[in-house]
Amino acid sequence: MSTEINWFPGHMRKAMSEITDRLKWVDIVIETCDARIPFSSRNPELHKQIKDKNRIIVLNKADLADPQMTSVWLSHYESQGIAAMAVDANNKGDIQRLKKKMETICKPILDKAASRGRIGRPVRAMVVGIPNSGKSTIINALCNRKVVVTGNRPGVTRAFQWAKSSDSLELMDMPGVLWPNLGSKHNKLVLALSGAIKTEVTDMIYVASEGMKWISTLYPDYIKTRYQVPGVVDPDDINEAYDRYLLAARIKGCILSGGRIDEDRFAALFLDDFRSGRIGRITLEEPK
Ligand SMILES: Nc1nc2c(ncn2[C@@H]2O[C@H](COP(=O)(O)OP(=O)(O)OP(=O)(O)O)[C@@H](O)[C@H]2O)c(=O)[nH]1
Ligand SMILES: [Mg+2]
Repeated sequence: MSTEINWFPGHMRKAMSEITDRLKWVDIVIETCDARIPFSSRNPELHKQIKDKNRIIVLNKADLADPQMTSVWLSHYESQGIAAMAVDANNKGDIQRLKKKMETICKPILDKAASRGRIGRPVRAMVVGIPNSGKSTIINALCNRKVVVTGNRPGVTRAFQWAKSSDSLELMDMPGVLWPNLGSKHNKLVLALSGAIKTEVTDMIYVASEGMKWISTLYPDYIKTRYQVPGVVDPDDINEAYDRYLLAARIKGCILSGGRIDEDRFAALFLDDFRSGRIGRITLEEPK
C-alpha cells in the first residue's frame, strides 16, 4: 500500500478532538470493534483517551467472524478484566443481550446518582470506534428506530449526535476515527480489507491480492473452494500471491476485450465477497 495514502483526513483529526472534549459529558464509552479484526480495529489513540472511562468493547459484525475465534477473543478480554460482548447488530437477539448488558452497567451509575438525589438523569454513553465498524447501526438497534444515518462505506457519520435508547440511556454517535500512523503493514492491510479505509485512497488490487493470500494461509479451504486456486506455498513470494489473484480473476470471468485480466473488477468482486461473508466466516487475527 502506498505510504502517500491519506487515511487520516482533516475531519478525523477534528472528530478525535471532539471525542476528547465530549468525553467529560459521558458516563460510559461503548468501543465498537470489528470482530474480524479485533486487534487492528482498536484505535490506540482512542484507547489512550478512553482507558480510564467505564467502558465496554462491542465486537460487532460477529456474524462475519469465525465463531471459535470470537470466543477466544472474548476469553482474552475477560482475562484482562475488560467488559466485552460480541454482536451482530442486525440480530434482534444479540441486541436484546446488549441491552441487558447495558442495563447491568448502567445500574450502579443510576443508583449512585439516586443516592446523591439526582433522579431522572439518564446514563450517557458515547459510541466510538473506527469507521464502518457499525456504531450507528448499533445505536439505531438500541433505540429500536432509525435515529442516525448508516451506510456501507467509511465516513458516513460526520458530526456527533445524541440518540435516546430509553428513559435511562442516551447514546452519542461519533464519526469513525483512524489514527495518523496505522501501525504495521498487517494492520493497514486488514483495515483496508474490512472496509474501514476509503476505497478511493486504497490500492484495491494490492489489498485484494494480499488479502486473498492472508485468508488462504488462515483458511486454505475457503479460497480453494470459492475461487478454485491453489493454496499458499511460499507466503513471502509476492509473485505467487499475484499469480493466484490473476488466476482467480480469470476463473471468475473478469476478462477485458483482448483477453487481458480486469484486475480492478476482480478486486471489487473479491472485497465484496469478503465483506459480505460469502467466502466464509473469517477472523484475521488472534490475541497476542
Ligand atoms: N454483517 C453485518 N453488517 C453490519 C453490522 N453492523 C453494521 N453493519 C453494516 O456495516 C455498515 C456500516 O455501518 P454503520 O453503522 O454506518 O457504521 P459506522 O461505524 O457508524 O460508520 P461511520 O459512521 O462511517 O464511522 C452498514 O452497511 C451496516 O449495515 C453487523 O453486525 N453485521
Ligand atoms: Mg456512523
